[in-house]
Amino acid sequence: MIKKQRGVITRIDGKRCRIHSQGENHRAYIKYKIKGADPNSSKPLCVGDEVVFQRDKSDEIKIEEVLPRKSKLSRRAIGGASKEQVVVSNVEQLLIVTSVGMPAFHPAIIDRFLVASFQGNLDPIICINKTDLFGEEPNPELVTEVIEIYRNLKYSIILTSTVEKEGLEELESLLQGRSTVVAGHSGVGKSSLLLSLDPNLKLVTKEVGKKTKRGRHATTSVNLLPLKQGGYVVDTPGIRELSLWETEEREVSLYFPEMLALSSQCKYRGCTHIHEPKCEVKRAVEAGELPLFRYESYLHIMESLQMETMASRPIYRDS
Ligand SMILES: Nc1nc2c(ncn2[C@@H]2O[C@H](COP(=O)(O)OP(=O)(O)O)[C@@H](O)[C@H]2O)c(=O)[nH]1
Ligand SMILES: [Mg+2]
Ligand SMILES: [Zn+2]
Repeated sequence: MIKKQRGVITRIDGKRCRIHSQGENHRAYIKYKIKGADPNSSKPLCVGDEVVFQRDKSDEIKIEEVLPRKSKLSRRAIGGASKEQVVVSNVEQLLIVTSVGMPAFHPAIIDRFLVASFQGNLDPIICINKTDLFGEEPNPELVTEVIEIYRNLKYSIILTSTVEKEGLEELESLLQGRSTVVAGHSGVGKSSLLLSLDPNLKLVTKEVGKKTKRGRHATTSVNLLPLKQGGYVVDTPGIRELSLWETEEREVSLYFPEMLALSSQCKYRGCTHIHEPKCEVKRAVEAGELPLFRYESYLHIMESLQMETMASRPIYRDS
């Protein structure tokens, strides 16, 4: 009798993937229809997925089923139809990395990833790296204000420098024994931070793949890597922009706890806090009670959702 096994997808390269199961790695092709795969996803599988597989008669591994995901980091797939791209599933936390100085500090990406972590059932950790470059930061007051605000909102936030070895023990204690996906703009120091914890990690950098009609196509592969301290990390060289997947506009303020607390006092039920009169959120922003940068992040997200909704609508032409 052919035995069914369970395993975790630890790497995907195009149509090939690697499955880890009971201390062994197996290679498989993703070419069969897989039970449990979400038809709205751009791909049937992602790294982190738990699968059921077996060897077929010709000794090939057949992935039969993908089990429901406990958590995920997803975004809107790039290109044509509206599809979800799950970057990684079943990890526990999302380490959101930003930097000061080079590149300059951008809190908007933190808020976007905080929304994604709420939606995907991931515990967020905010990391502000390159504190040694604080002197070169164009807007140091903003950084200080933002740190204070996230602390008050009870988010886990750490300040690090891989150059001056600041905050690395704290980072280690947050990551050891847990599974973490690391995300943030390119150049903020994600890979450096991970390597400072475990210099032997085999991080995947951007691979320049096949030459296509549109020029060179840079493929990035996602990899679930064991940490020497225990736990796993996933580096994501591919995420530069995160378009939120399947987010209703009215849902966005739910992910901004301080706005949610105010919205019951808005005059209109379902207030979007953008154009409505007698809006408590807008009043609080104007009074300096609600941080402007948080409100701006909220507006950016709302705006990009509106644009995405428009872009995904079919275009009708008069003939
Ligand atoms: N000054 C300074 N530079 C850093 C720090 N961490 C990383 N870097 C540098 O920033 C650049 C980008 O780092 P990298 O880890 O590749 O960023 P990633 O694209 O987010 O993975 C590299 O030149 C690193 O040496 C830091 O704490 N301070
Ligand atoms: Mg990197
Ligand atoms: Zn309102």
